[in-house]
Amino acid sequence: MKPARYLLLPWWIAQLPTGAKAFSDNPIIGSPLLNRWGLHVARVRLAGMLAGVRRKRLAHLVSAEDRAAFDRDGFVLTRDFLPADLFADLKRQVLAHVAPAREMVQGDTITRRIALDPAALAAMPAVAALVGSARWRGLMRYVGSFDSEPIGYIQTILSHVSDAAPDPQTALHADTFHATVKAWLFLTDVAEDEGPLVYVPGSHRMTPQRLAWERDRSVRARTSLDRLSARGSLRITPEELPALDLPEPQAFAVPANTLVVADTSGFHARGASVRPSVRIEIWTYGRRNPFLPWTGLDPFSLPGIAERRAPLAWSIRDRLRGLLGQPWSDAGLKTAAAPAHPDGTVP
Ligand SMILES: O=C(O)CCC(=O)C(=O)O
Repeated sequence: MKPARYLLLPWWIAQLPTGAKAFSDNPIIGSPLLNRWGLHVARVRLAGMLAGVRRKRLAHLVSAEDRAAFDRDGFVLTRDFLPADLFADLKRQVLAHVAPAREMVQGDTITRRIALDPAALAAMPAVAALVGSARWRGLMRYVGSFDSEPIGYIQTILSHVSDAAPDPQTALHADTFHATVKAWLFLTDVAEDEGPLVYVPGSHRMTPQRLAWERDRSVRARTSLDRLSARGSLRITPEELPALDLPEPQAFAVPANTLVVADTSGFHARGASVRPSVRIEIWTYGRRNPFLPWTGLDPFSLPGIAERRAPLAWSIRDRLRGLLGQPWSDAGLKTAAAPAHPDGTVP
């Protein structure tokens, strides 16, 4: 390490009790020596223990059946989540909604997002009813292990829009080393060969085998792993799963109106799509500092703030583009189902 870099040591150490996960950005978090001695595994274990404590406090927010499904599988899958008439209203409102959209290209796939901000929630009362409903709120909180409001979007996945390399989300990975929630309420039927969400049941548990695998990866992350693993979203191949006592990935080929709420510290991916396809969903995401012992006290979760975070984050990143980069291009006013630009680019 160059001597001048030691000046950053306090900053790197301060990141240890946070969700900072990039082995490549932080020489302490990514130190092969410290990770051989167990630094990464200690962070995984402590974060997992605290998530368990928080979930116990939030257990009353979900049914015994949903709790058992989550604890066993790492996800809760519910078909016909909304009553048919409410789902029909919601789908109609979402597909008609024209709003500022952002688009990101990953390989040959475009992800489009429209924020569920105050204007969107006012224009789509069925969406407002969904995200305000007790079952939805309870699942987000229990799976995420925090009494926090996730950030919500209408999300569209447009696959095979160009001849570029495959979408990197199609490789099985864990998003983080700690509990974190993502949810998908599919508005369209999802076919098995058209980019379904895929999850390895039970892979949210930090078993001794998983911890040994985490230790191995953490030691090698800075030197011999791919870029996204080095950034803290560890990749795994299906062939490695049996050694971790894990089953084959399960592809969620599901009808519209299916909700999946998952802890994406478990292994998951987007399945391959054999043809250009479009998936539209209400998609939410929640993540906080995994070392907090309490469930609440989240200022960003307050009404009035929570639903403004997505556009705010985009505009902050626009301003800091030079420093942090901005993968989310402003795509102008669009509907969720608008076709991709014919040459597969984003604005
Ligand atoms: O949307 C999907 O199908 C999965 C995407 C994924 O892997 C992720 O969000 O980390």
